[in-house]
Amino acid sequence: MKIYFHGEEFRPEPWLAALQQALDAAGLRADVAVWQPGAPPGDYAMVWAPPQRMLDEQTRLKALFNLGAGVDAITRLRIPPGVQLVRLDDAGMSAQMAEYVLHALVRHFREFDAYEADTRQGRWSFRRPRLRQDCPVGILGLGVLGQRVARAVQGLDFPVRGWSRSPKSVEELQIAGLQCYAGEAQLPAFLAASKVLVCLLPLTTETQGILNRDTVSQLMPGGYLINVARGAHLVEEDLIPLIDSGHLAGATLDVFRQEPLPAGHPFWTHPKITVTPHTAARTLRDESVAQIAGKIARLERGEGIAGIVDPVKGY
Ligand code: NDP
Ligand code: OXD
Repeated sequence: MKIYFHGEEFRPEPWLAALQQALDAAGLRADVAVWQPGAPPGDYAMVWAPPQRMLDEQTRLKALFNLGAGVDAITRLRIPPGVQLVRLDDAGMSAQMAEYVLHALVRHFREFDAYEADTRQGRWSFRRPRLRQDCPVGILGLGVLGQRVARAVQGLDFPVRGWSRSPKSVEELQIAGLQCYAGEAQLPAFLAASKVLVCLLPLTTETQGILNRDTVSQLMPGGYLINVARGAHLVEEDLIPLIDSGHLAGATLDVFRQEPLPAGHPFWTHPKITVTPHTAARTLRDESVAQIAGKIARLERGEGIAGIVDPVKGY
């Protein structure tokens, strides 16, 4: 069996070694190599943002494993018919995502930036405590990551709402108190019932630009935006006017239309916007390799696997 690796953001050697070891442990004989243009046909590939040329050449892959949860860098390419695209299914990302969102939420809700500014000036001053019931948190996307974040937010007793494509129930998700909304028709009610908005949607033609002047202004006044999904979910030009008008209290953004965020972009310096460099949930090598090797073993045995991307839905 031949398995290729491609990922410009990753140093390949440790990935190749870890995959080889995991496959050996699973009793699978495989030749694992970095993909080069013109390479002979492979059986599987693990990739992050592959070039179109790789997909044009590797038409016999049984599966193309994406080294991330979001597959938008691949779904915009031409994928050879018959090649299954498989995304990472948590693989250590949901706990990181919950940490990130809780950090942003608590920092905003408890006004820690203002406390820090005060104490740096030697000021011992208190702010009036805010009430959790006045700060419902709405999560766009109730998938692997959205559910984990909803559970974590609910664990701090914030009211939690979630929005997905298909209807879900509290019983199904087992997240006490979660109010579930689904589909475009229920988006306005979801937004009107949320003050902090967390975006954890995949980027598809339907979700691109979903964070815009019209939708974000439907949040409760004084709302707060946390975008941890993809930069193209947000219409960037709409954000600063929403903050400067006072409708939004601020935003924490991990993802941007152009990454790295270009020098001179107004988000870098806006006092109410926190920027992080697409780091909310990193791809973890050991967890990812273990998951992919396990899926290759299952596919080789003719068994089903989780995380196959639906080409029609795009996630
Ligand atoms: P999932 O595929 O598990 O979940 C996606 C969720 O979005 C589902 O609940 C789905 O609804 C919902 N959804 C999709 N399209 C629509 C739509 N048109 N309308 C309403 N709901 C919709 O994805 P993950 O939770 O694993 O990941 C989510 C995203 O997080 C990734 O696609 C990626 O872009 C981003 N991400 C960001 C990282 C970072 O470091 N910043 C790291 C990892 C991921 P339904 O349940 O009905 O299908
Ligand atoms: C992902 C990401 O999609 O890192 O996994 O953004």
